[in-house]
Amino acid sequence: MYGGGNTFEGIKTDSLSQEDPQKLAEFEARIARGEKIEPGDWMPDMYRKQLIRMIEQHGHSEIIGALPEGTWITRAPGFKRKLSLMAKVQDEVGHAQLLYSAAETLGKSREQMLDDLITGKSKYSNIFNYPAFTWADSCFISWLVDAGAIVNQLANAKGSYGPYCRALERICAEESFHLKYGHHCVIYLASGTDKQRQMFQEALNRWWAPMMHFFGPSDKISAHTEVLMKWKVKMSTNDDQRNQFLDMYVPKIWELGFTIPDPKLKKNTETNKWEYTEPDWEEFKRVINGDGPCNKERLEVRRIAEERGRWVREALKSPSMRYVTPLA
Ligand code: FAQ
Repeated sequence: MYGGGNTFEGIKTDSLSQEDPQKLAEFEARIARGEKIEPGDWMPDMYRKQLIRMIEQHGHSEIIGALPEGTWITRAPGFKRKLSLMAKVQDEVGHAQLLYSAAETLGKSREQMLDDLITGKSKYSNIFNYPAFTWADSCFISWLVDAGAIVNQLANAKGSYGPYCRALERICAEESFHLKYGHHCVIYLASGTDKQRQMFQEALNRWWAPMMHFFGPSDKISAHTEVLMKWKVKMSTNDDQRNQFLDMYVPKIWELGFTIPDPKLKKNTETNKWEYTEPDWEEFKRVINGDGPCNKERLEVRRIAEERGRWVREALKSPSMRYVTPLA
């Protein structure tokens, strides 16, 4: 449905008919029993491809996600904030390492994944294609983007693929520190001068639409949710995660006296669901397919990093490295 980029033509429900029916039934029974699938286990080709797609995109989102906040390290207000932000950015890059390792267990090399990122074949989260103009934008990311990531990752950590779930558990533990750090930064602005409050309000106005997009297209138009839910790769739908995020964070934002830029936003107490203006899915499609405000810049930074690091990778592979012993 969402063309361009990393669409897997091979991932179609009818491709399952090529699988051995008995093996497929056993695999699905294991998933139904809540067992974890491990790298050496039999799995349908579609499960493998879907996992590679999703974990790889998640890994890319972590390293690209380090960029908008990374630019604020030198400008963060005060030494403590600089230290905390530097540690957070370092953590995000570490998360990418964990995720790439999990995706590698499914047979795609890290080099290929990074190539596909740089050439624009693979996707990464829409939200990191927007600029962090002010310190308050960086605070929005640390509090609310991390909050959204935690909603998603806590659910998926209970999923079916062992290496991905274990990576997510570890990532969530670190993300919970990021969330506290981000919340602290926002409280500081909220209880500061009128100018500081205004800075955060403006950040909220800029980031709300990308934040609503962050959980993926609505369930009515999502391409992969059905099969991913069936195989317990995704443990809740895009709309359910969006709703859970709104449930947890809208009251906190309102409590601080900020206005969410959506006049239709309200909780329907009968359905227990949030009502909101339908996100602009055309903008979402444009941004995830390469045409957002910062896509080119983000990929260019990664391309330069790859180029500058090439000599290190080549040196590590060279035969003379066999004689380099680890530090005693
Ligand atoms: N951005 O059929 P669905 C973080 C694509 S980590 C870009 O619904 P699915 C940490 C999707 O790939 C943030 N593309 O897809 C941090 C597909 O295109 P394709 C990342 C998106 O997979 C914090 C098409 O749309 N988290 O923030 C997005 O069932 C602060 C159709 O969509 C993860 O990756 C999007 N938002 O559901 C770092 C979590 N949504 O591939 C630094 C794992 C959808 O067919 C600072 N991933 N698309 O061409 C997931 O849970 C799922 O992949 C979803 C999307 C929920 C993101």
